[in-house]
Formats: sequence, structure tokens, C-alpha cells
Amino acid sequence: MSAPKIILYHYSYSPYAHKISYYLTLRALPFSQCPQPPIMPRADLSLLGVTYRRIPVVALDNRILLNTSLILSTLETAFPTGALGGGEAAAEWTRWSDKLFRSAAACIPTGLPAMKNPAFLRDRADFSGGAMNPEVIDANRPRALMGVQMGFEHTEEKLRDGRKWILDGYEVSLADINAVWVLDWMLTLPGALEGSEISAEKYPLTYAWVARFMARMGPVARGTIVSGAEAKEMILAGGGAPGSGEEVKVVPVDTGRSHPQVGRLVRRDADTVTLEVTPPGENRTVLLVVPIEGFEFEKVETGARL
Ligand SMILES: N[C@@H](CCC(=O)N[C@@H](CS)C(=O)NCC(=O)O)C(=O)O
Repeated sequence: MSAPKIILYHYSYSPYAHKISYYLTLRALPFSQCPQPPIMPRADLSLLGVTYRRIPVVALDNRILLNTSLILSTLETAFPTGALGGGEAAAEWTRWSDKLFRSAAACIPTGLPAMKNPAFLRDRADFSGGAMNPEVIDANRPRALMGVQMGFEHTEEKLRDGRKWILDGYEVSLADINAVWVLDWMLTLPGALEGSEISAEKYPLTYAWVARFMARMGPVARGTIVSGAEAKEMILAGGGAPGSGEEVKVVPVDTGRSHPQVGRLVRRDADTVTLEVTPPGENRTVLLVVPIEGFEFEKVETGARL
């Protein structure tokens, strides 16, 4: 059997997508990437019948995986030789970085070109469910910077005992990936930390650990670029005929709620729900795997919770 095919749908400056591209790079897994625009609409995903709006999305053969924590755990299982490990502890770091992301996103400088683009601001207001107003963002900046600084405090505290990687006694692991992406984003986004007390002098262990991670990983792998049509063909190659499962609607609990996803229920496990989706004009299907944590599920016909 050949190795499962990985296709990463993302845009290069999505910090959440870095979680996945850093993982693929560290593990040297071959993959394709299907570059996406940073704002909606995303025609390449519509082609697949995917209406879920968040980035990244990963296809593993015929399965489309939503949410980065599910993507990472699925890749660990699908490619067990050389898996990074640290999965249980990684969950704690996933929650930590998800929380930190909210402060970090509020530190995006309003002077950046994207933040002056009304289309971008409208798109992100739709994404977050609240208005994006530069004056409000600027006024909130000191508080957001404090939130980010708490993040640096936390990693500095962890690293104080001299450990090289974030989990004591481990090589680089999933926990490092789950922690590093959001700090790295803040350290590399021009102007993000301006006005804060965050510096290499104040947080030497954290700065050294981020640099160690980047050195261990090396240049970020780009994968083979494929078009939306090529990606669709690769994914549908393994697609079955449409079944008759009950229609279920899925929305994330936090962001991107105005772009629900509907599919036919094919499986429900302890941690995931699998839906079948027929792309427009197709008679082959894709499977969409959604984690139960962080999402709400509703039966379309009755409106009842799944
Ligand atoms: N919990 C999600 C969060 C993903 C997320 O918020 N991604 C951001 C980009 S970094 C996003 O989708 N922004 C709006 C967009 O690109 O449409 C995950 O882990 O995948």
C-alpha cells in the first residue's frame, strides 16, 4: 500500500497553518499544498463541498480533517514511524496556545496593509463574530500585549530547569509545536510586540528555545504546489458513492460560526464525527472528519443536538 497523500490548504502567513507546516517539515513527510487566498471566498474548498471557513484544512487521501489538533493527531497515527509523540501533554499546550492566540491576534498592528484593507476587516469581523475597528484594536493593545507577555512568562518558567524541549525528558515533540507557533508568530510579525516589555533579555530561555526549534526544523518545507482542481482529483480518487446517512450541521464553538458545514453522518467515535459530503456536480464523495471538542453538531431535519 502506498503512503496516504497529504494536501495542505493554507496561506503562508496563517499562524495556525504553521502548526501543520512545521510538523510536516520536522517529520520530512512528503505533501502537496493548495495555496488559498487569506479571505473568503475559497473556490478550491467550495469545489469539494467544504463550506467550513477556517484555515488550515488538510486532506489525507479521501478524508478532510478539520482543526489543527485533529490534523496533528491523525498524522501521528497515519505515519507512526518517527512520530513525534508527546500527545497527551500536547493537549494542555493546545489549549494554552488557543487562548494565547486570542491575545496575539489582538496585537496585529493596525498599521499593517491588511489591517487598512476594508475587505480584510469585513472578512475578519465575519470570522470572529465582532466588529473589527482599528481604534478599538489600538485601545485594547496594552491589554492584549499583557496577555502575550503572560505566554512568554509561562514558557520561561517551564524552561527554567534547563530542559531543552518543552516536555521534560522528551526530544522535540508535539508539545513544542503546539507551543511554538504562536510565540514565533508574535516574534516575526513586524511591530506585533512594539510597546511591550517582551525581549530576549527578559525571556532568554524562551527566545533560545524558539531559535532551537527553528534550527532543529530547518527551512519550512513547501511541498508540491497543486491547483484546486488537481487536489480535488487526488481526493476524489478514493471517494465512494453517496450514502443515505442523516444530515448533520457542524459549526465551531468559537470562530467561523457563520459558515456552517453540512454532511451526512457516517460515523461517530469517542473524539470525532465523520460526515460524508458530495462535492457539487459529483457522484463521488469526500469524508470530513471533525473533532467533537470545539464544535457543535445539530441534526438538520429536527434541529436536535447530535
Ligand atoms: N481551532 C482552529 C483555528 C484555526 C484558525 O483560527 N485559523 C485562522 C487563520 S490563522 C483562520 O481561519 N482565520 C480566518 C480565515 O483564514 O478564514 C484550528 O486549530 O484549526
